[in-house]
Amino acid sequence: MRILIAEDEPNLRQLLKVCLTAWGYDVIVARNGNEAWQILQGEDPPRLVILDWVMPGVNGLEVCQRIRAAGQEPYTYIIMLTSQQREDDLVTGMEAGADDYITKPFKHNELKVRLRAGQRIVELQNELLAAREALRTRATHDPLTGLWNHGEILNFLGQELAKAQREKQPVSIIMADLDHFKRINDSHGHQAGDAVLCAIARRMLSLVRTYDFVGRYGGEEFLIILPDCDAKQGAILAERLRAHIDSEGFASPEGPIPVTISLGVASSDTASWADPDTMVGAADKALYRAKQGGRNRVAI
Ligand code: GH3
Ligand code: MG
Ligand code: MG
Ligand code: MG
Ligand code: MG
Repeated sequence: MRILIAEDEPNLRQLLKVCLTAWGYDVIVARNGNEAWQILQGEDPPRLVILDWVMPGVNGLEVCQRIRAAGQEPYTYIIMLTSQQREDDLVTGMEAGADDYITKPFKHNELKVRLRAGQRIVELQNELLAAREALRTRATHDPLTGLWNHGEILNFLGQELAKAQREKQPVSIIMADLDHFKRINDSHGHQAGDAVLCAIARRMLSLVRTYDFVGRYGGEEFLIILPDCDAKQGAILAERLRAHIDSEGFASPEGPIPVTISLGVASSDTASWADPDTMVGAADKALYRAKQGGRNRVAI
C-alpha cells in the first residue's frame, strides 16, 4: 500500500521513510504542505497519509481540511503526527478531519499498529467500492453478452434524443433480430445458441463507432443507437452489419452454423420522435417489414 509522509524536518522524514518501508509500505514523501497537496491532487493519489502539523507554507491542519472539503472518493485516511500536545490540539486536529492523532516523539510500535488500523479502513472501502461497481455493472449490463441491457439502452436513447434535439443533430437507431433463431436452438442446442448471441454481439461492436451504443433489447433482439447519424448513414451501417453477419457462419463442432439477421432503422431526421418508445416502435415496424420481405435484409 502506498503512503504519503508530509514532514518538513529532514531527519524525521528520513526516519519515517525507513520505518515505513521496512513495514512494507510504498512511501512517497513531501517536504511541506504544498508538496503534499500537489501529490494528493495527482492521478491515483495515496490513500493513507501521515501529516505533520507545523510545516512552512500550508500546514498539515490546512491540508487535512482541504482533503475533507474536497470530499473526494475514494477516502483518504489521515494520521496527524505532531509535537503539538496540548489537550485541545487533538480535538482541533480531529475536527479538521484527521482520523488519528499521534504525538512526537512517536513510539514505533504504536505508529505501526495505528497504520495497520488505517490500512484496514482503506481496504474495507476498496471492497465496498468494488462491490458497488459490480452491482452497477450488473444493473446496467446483459450478463450473457456484456452489452447494455434493456433498461440501460433505453436510458441512453432518452439522453441521445434530448441531446440531438438540443444540438440539432440527427440520431438513428437500429433494431436487429436474428432470423429463425429458434431453429438454431432446436438443431444445435441452447448453449450453441448462446454462443451465437455472444458472437453476434462482438461482431456488432466491431463494426460500430466507439461512441455508438449497442444493447441487448430482448432475447435475440439488439438495439443500436447511432448518435450524429442520419437515416442514410444508419441504413448503410445496418446493411454492413447484415452483410458481415451473413458472410461467414459461426464455428461449431459440427461445422459452421449459418446465421442471418433482419434490421429495422429509424432516424430523427426523417420524422421527429417525442420519446424513445415511439422511436423504438418505428424501428420495430421497420424490422417487421424486413421480416415480411424475406428476412436477412434492412428496412427503413
Ligand atoms: P424470426 O426470424 O421470426 O425472428 O424467428 P425466430 O425463431 O428468431 O423468432 P422467435 O421469436 O420465434 O424465437 C426466438 C427464439 O430466441 C426463441 C428463444 O428460445 C430464443 N432465445 C431468446 N433468448 C435466448 C437466449 O438467451 N439464448 C438462447 N439460446 N436462445 C434464446
Ligand atoms: Mg514540522
Ligand atoms: Mg425476436
Ligand atoms: Mg428472431
Ligand atoms: Mg419472431
